[in-house]
Amino acid sequence: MDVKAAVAFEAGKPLEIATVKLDGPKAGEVLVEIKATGICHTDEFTRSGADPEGLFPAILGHEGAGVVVEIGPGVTSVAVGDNVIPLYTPECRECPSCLSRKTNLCTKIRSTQGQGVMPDGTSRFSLDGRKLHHYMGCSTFANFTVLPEIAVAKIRPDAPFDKVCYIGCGVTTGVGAVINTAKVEPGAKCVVFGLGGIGLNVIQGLRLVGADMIIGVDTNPAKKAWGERFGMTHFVNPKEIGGDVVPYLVNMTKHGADQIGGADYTFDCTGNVNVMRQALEACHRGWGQSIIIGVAAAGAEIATRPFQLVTGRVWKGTAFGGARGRTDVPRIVDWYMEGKIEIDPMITHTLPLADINRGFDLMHAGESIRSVVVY
Ligand code: NAD
Ligand code: 022
Ligand code: ZN
Ligand code: ZN
Repeated sequence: MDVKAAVAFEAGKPLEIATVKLDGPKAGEVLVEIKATGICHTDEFTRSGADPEGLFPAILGHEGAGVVVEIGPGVTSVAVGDNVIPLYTPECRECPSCLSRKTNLCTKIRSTQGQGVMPDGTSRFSLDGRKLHHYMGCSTFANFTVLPEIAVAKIRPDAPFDKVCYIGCGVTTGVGAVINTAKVEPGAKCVVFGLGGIGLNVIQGLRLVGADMIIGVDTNPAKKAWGERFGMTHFVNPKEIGGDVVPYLVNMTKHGADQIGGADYTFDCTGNVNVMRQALEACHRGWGQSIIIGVAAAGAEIATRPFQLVTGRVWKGTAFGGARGRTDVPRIVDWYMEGKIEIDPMITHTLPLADINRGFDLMHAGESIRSVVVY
């Protein structure tokens, strides 16, 4: 069939709107009509050419929501008419990783997904006979896409696509990092570095679990009001404190008879390796945990003195908030529909597909929290 897509033909070039050919679903696959998609940093990381593993030409996009319109042979977990969210981290429930219960990083289709093709090694997308790559197993910058059955989460039918698409990446990553990765307990003192589309979701996750202190750190003063909107209790602008942010945060979090400071949990939502070090060192000795969410530039390295870890601080990372997509994503959609978490105010811009490049411009300018393309 013919579908409308924003195609990344070459690294560093704007996306081009084109009509491309999409083959129907094969065994174990589903055809999904994408109704809305968010624009996320990783799409830009790849589009710009900064991603050394980026493949071109490709149909980017990994933060979508839509409706199943056709199923391939053998598909049993979803049916035509089901509303779904594509999963860049699938959940097969039968690979060693899924069965381990220790990670959400399913390995069932990992290698083909990284090669920009479906599990059978071929692409469903083409243009004038030339193959187009899939992206992160999702390719939501097209109004129809084909996905493996294990890479879709079935969600309730009354959830609005133009909001819950954000659960396909940003919301689940931020809220999941709090609940699944850090397992933050009520009363905890926490610091969130970087109050963008991920950090604000960490903040609302911390509010949800009953953290006491939710300190937001951002070099952009406009982020103070944004953080407060979702539950931040204190704001620190490293540019305004006249000194190192680490001792400043340690001092803010001093408690107990010994007056030792440091956060119970910190979160890096910047992707900056210097900030990652600050986030670790702002943790409480003996138990503080720092969660790396931000994706650093290719080849970047993190550093700290081993003493920081020897004295009990813990460095952890998280992919997709540690969420098992088919199990956890429908629950997060329910939380949104029940008013337990917010999404609407974070979606600052809604665009038609034809204006998708403006969404990337808004991201660069720091003007948007999330831009969403509605088909
Ligand atoms: P964003 O650009 O919207 O937000 C980043 C924020 O960090 C901005 O508000 C910026 O002002 C602030 N910042 C920059 N430098 C800073 C500094 N030195 N100190 C304090 N604050 C600083 O980005 P986002 O959409 O929130 O994404 C954040 C990161 O999370 C990206 O690296 C993205 O790729 C990553 N991410 C990771 C996962 C995962 O599964 N691990 C999933 C989604 C996104
Ligand atoms: C999403 N991300 C950043 C912004 N939006 C993002 C990027 C990468 C990962 C997670 C979220 C990630 C962490 C660890 C891995 N990835 C490796 C997973 C594995 O090897 O099992 C990752 C993922 C998908 C892809 C590449 C890297 C891909 O499909 N190309 C989950
Ligand atoms: Zn993303
Ligand atoms: Zn698996």
